[in-house]
Amino acid sequence: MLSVEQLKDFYYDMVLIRRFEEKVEEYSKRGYVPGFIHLSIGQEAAQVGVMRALRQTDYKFPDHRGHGAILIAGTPMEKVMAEIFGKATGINGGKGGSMHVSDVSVRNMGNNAIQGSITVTALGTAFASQYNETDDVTVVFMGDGTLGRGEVHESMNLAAVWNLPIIYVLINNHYAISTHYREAHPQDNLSDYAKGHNIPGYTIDGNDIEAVYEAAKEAAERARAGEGPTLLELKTYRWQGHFAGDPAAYRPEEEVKAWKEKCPIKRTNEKLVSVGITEEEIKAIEQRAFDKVDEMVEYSIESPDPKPEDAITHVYVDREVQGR
Ligand SMILES: Cc1ncc(C[n+]2csc(CCOP(=O)(O)OP(=O)(O)O)c2C)c(N)n1
Ligand SMILES: [Mg+2]
Repeated sequence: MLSVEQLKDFYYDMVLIRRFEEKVEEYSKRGYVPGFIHLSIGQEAAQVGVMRALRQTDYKFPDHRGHGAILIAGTPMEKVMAEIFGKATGINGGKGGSMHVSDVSVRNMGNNAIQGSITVTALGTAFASQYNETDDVTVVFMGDGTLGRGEVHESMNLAAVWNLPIIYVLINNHYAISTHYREAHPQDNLSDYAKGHNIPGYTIDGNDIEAVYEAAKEAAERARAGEGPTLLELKTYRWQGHFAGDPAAYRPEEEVKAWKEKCPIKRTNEKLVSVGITEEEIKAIEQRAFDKVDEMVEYSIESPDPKPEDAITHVYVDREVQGR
């Protein structure tokens, strides 16, 4: 059971992420954001519930739809937005952009463009924790489509055999680009895959912040106690297209409407009201989140672009070799 303070904090996080995504979309349309962006509007409870169940020292591998998790991982937030804007002040100097925001200082280990590959990289950090006898947990995010990739199951197999401290967070938002998950998987509950790997698997209402938080907390405790990996399927829905600009005409309108009714922010708002939090207090939380995002936007717009000569820094070959 969440305390009222936790509920308020998580509500703030979710409103913050929603507003952040809306602003990123707005500024992308206005030409400020280079490259593709994948928005997670509608999926806020899944990200917040998991991230808030972790410690800063736990290893996090966000996926391509990971702005929300990245935003609340502990990196100065304006540096996350500036990174997405491709600015020199971004946490990766503007070289990562939306899909590759990383910050090893808070153990956000970043993402890779090949779906599923981070589940393999995550074995490394999980093995390191086990080998060094720390109780840090590794959390790797993936979608329902990514779960069909072979390496994800190779990763789960090894994690199971070696009893590694990993949580596989499967955000089932029902679609992989235009493919409904039931066209790609033979079962309703994708946590069933855990059975084949002999690890615990749970299907959770991904729009219920409390359920997500409790499930993630339990999985983290198991991993810390040396009891190995867990697969958590968080059922939710992405409200928009696969990437900003995709009209998502492949989805029935009624389906989108029904899921919007199940908005995780609306549901948390109702919970807050039910525990006696006033409308004014809720509005004040929302305003605080909006103001924070406005600050990030201002910082990102005003920040300089990277210098052309920076294109050859932070690469594996030295300048001399590069120049040949
Ligand atoms: C190996 C590989 N195949 C295909 C792609 C192209 N691609 C990027 S995201 C994506 C869909 C992923 O769907 P899902 O895992 O459900 O995540 P969601 O986008 O719904 O968050 C695909 C096919 C890729 N990046 N890597
Ligand atoms: Mg998906």
